[in-house]
Amino acid sequence: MKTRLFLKSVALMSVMLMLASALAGAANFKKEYKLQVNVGPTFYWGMGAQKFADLVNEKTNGQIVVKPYFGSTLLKGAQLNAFQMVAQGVIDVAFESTINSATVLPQKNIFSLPFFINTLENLDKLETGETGKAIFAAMEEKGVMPLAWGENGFRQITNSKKEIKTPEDLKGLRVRVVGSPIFIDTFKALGADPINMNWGDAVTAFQQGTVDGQENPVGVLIPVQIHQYHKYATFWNYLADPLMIYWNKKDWDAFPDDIKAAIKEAAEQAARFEKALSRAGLDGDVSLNILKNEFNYTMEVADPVKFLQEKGMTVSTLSDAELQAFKDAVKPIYDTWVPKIGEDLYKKALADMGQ
Ligand code: X2X
Repeated sequence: MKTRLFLKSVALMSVMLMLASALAGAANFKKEYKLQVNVGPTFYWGMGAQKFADLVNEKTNGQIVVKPYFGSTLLKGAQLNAFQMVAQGVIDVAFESTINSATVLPQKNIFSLPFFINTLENLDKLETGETGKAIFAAMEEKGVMPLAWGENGFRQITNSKKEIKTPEDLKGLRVRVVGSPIFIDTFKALGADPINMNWGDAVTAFQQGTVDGQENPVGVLIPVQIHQYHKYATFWNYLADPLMIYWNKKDWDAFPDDIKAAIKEAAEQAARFEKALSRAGLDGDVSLNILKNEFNYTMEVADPVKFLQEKGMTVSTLSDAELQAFKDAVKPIYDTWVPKIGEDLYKKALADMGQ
């Protein structure tokens, strides 16, 4: 009788201990992890961010709650502060463009060298190669844990004034660019009049016509309905901005291994989904099939170029000779910016692309 009672109380105590440690464990997690996203939820990038939040929830059985804050509301629109805020732990996690952290991490400007990467294949090679590794390492050094590569995509120029086929066509054109200095330099070199502006203010500027043009990938152009403001687009693939999912490193390091594994898996899957959205209709059937087969998702706009044309836009492409004129005009950018990016990283990028 006594032994039974003893066993019962031991069992009860161990249940209580288990409960206490589960509670203590749970208390280590924040009620909500704030996710910074520069664009809104209808953008391909925004959809990827929501997917990430959903997958984290699912894979951690609701233990980790990631909440997306769209339109840079956490930053009051100041998109270039995203990286620092995550490094400092003011914001927990970001799904963000390389452009928006290049002021803190100049290495990321490797993706913003004009007419350097040129193809999706090269972009993949940089991300999976030595370039990507070096960028991941630089991020960790600055206090953030990179988890996966997504994609905003190859940025195309649109405007309300005229078809752009030569650098001369850009003369005096007021082009909204992100406030990252390499963009100002590049558009000055091309003879345009770059106006730097946060994305949150840019849409109003398109509506009011205070700028003539802008540059962004189809994943932004289509959701923002650029055809309402601009009649001309030139698909010149001049540079691409990858997106990255990254977490405050101190918090990341403190997570138990199973949570780390679940979040990492969520990041990789969400990034794969988002990348496929951004590439849909630009890489034959590859991304359309990834969306259908892996995510049971049918793309509404299966051919972005055709979509913009049907909305009344003139979509131009450039011949090799036409492209060369732009490449010649931006040569000085390499002289200024390769030293800032780092000669070493530039060489790594060339090697990754097999050049
Ligand atoms: O500001 C932009 O142009 C955008 C939305 O593409 C970025 O955040 C880099």
